[in-house]
Amino acid sequence: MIEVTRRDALVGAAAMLLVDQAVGAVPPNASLQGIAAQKGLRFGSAVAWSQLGVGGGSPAEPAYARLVEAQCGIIVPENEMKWQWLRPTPTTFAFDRCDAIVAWAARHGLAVRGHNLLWHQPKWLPGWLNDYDFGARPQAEAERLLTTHIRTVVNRYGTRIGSYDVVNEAVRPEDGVLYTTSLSRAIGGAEPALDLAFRTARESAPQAQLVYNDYMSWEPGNGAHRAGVLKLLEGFKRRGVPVDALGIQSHLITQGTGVGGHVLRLQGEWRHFLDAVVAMGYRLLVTELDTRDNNLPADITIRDRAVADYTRGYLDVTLSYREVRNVLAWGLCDRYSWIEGFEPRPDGARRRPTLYDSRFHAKPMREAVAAALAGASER
Ligand code: 9MR
Repeated sequence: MIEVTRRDALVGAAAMLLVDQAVGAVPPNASLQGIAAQKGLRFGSAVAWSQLGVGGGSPAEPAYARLVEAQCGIIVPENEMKWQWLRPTPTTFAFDRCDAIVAWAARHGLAVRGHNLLWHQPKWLPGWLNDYDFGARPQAEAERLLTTHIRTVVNRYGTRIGSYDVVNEAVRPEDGVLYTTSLSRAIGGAEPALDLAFRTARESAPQAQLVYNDYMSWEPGNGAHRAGVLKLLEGFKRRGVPVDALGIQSHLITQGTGVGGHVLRLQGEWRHFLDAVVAMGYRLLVTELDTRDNNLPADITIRDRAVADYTRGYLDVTLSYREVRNVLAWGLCDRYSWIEGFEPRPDGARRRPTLYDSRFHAKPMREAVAAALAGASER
């Protein structure tokens, strides 16, 4: 059950623009992790791997490392645990980059999430796996490949990784149907393949939180995606598959100025979705927060304000669910955000989707996240 607090009752556009000193006050100079911890939450970010001094949002860049160490309690390798990075061939694992990130996190007392054990889309699997010859007993061979992969990764990190995105993005956003991959074809369907991934992860890491992670969001056009994710989560429950939580990626997209109205309009369906997820007994995590500054003028003051207010409105609604215990940003610094390469602004202005600008200065979005964490009810 979700307890409705005064804070929750205030959620929405009006509340977002009100500064509630009593519950939302942000202690000066507090780190995001420090603010989160007061509420039983944890704050963190994705980090990448790079050569020493190269940058790229990696701990090898001293300024970035200092920022993450100062603000975070948990990190997640942005790419380095994915099959495409980890599995150059069917028989080998290239653990060096992932190991380096996990070791750095341990040295700095940061918890680690694993992302991900199975990105269930051909586009994000290695070419050799898409073209694989599964031989005379395809199901057995596909199951062997999948379970060997999961066991090898999970056993390597043991208790150092407390939460895994076991399956990532299995649902087609346009119609809510599950993707097909070479593995799922050989195993005899997407559901048995995903179930096997979770069951194998549970066997190998009984202590770890097992997460289904996806990007269904509250914005218009996401209805089929949300419905598909609900159906998948219902199926996991029905089949007794060990899935503990839904990872809500939270790659937000601003809808223009007039943010208060957008938040008011979007929150109804979002709550409907989250209510259904928690009613099934799942925990929630915000796993990949960033905010794409679409439908906004190039003017940085206007853009940063709208991004911050939109993020705040979203987090106020989402954090009103006590099932959320972790909020992770997908990178902390604009300079390294994936969004610049994925969808540059049509006007050519540089994207500003994260909490810190390219010189590592805090932006209004950072204050918005701090205020949302400070305003969250305790859990
Ligand atoms: O940010 C990641 C980018 O560097 C990679 O090129 C890309 C493909 O591996 O993945 C990006 O991260 C994605 C994450 O793994 C899953 N959810 C969506 C993220 C943004 O595309």
